[in-house]
Amino acid sequence: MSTSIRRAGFVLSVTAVVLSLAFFSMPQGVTRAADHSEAPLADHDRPADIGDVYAFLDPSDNTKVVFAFTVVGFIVPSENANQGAFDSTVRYRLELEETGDAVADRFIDVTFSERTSRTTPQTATVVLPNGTRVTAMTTPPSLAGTAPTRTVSTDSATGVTFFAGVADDPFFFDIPGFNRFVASIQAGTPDGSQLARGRDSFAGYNTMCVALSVPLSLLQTSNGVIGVDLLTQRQLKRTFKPKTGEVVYSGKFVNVDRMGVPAINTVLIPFARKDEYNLASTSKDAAGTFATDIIGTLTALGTNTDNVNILASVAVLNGDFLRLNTTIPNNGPGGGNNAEAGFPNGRRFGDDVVDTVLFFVANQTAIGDSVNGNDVALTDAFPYLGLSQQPRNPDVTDDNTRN
Ligand SMILES: [Ca+2]
Ligand SMILES: [Ca+2]
Ligand SMILES: [Ca+2]
Ligand SMILES: [Ca+2]
Repeated sequence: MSTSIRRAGFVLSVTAVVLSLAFFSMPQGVTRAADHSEAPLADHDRPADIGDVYAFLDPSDNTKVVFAFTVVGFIVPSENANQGAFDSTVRYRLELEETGDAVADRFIDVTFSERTSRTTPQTATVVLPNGTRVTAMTTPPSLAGTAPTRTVSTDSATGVTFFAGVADDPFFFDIPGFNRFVASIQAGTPDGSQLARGRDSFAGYNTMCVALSVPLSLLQTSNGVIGVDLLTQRQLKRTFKPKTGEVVYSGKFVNVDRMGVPAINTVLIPFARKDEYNLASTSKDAAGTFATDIIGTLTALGTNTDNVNILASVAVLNGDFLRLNTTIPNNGPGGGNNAEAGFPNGRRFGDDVVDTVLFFVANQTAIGDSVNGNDVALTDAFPYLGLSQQPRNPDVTDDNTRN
């Protein structure tokens, strides 16, 4: 990753909406979110639909890396109990790229036991890169007025700390504002005020979150840099048992969804190839399988060669991996907030990744969606996620939603 990219991260602490001429030729269809519901297959498989992937040095202990991801987006607080579970038939695979190329070297796999009741924890099984198996309990959801106490456990043998459960969705972005802005461009009457709504489409909703804090001693890096992406996978053969209603899976695992750098599939891959992108590998990225599509989209958006090359260096040339330089200290509240440690160096919950990606798409012009942070406070201890949104008491007039 070039230093110019990291430098740009500082610039983006200012989120003034300056409309780039580049956006006046934007031909995009509906842009959905970081990765929530971004492709037809994932759209209809919520437990396997990745919302976001995060990687940052643990601000409480910079000798550990926090890997986190979200699935099952847009859980309404009143449905916490029904929907607040992990699917036991999905394998969540964090691919680790430890040599600086486009090929994943080792993995962290997370799977869950079947849910036995709405109030009973599920057992998570984590297989670490060295093959060590760790088990931990999820935090069961609740419909109480206050968020349930989190179950955070540290495995004494490996030092891995784990959380899994319902949490406030840490992603923030104005989906309709952005899409109305694009539509106004397509209609020939660009209306920049659409980007000034400042309404966070994710505010007030929960998602299923998994977070692990992993000692650097269990990881390997290339000059201190580690790449990560998440695959959600199912076994190929599905058998429906008509007497019990069960669906039994067998055979080899295949991707349903994949994500490294935020917004790549969502924004840059044409709709017709979004499933194919998710089913492909980072090696295919580097081999140029989607390069023509990505360059075509960016060129149509008015992105110049310099910035096409920057975006390609992040997500194409060495595969769509989020890359974290583990030698840059991360500190501050809410999972860390010092500018040099943030996206596109890894990704923290508080990083305004939408504005950063748009900055490069718009040829390093400051542009943003006027949503500059999460709707609830991130926490200062692992897992750093905001507490789950809970059903409101009658005297509460604002449930945070900003549709
Ligand atoms: Ca997705
Ligand atoms: Ca490698
Ligand atoms: Ca939120
Ligand atoms: Ca923003």
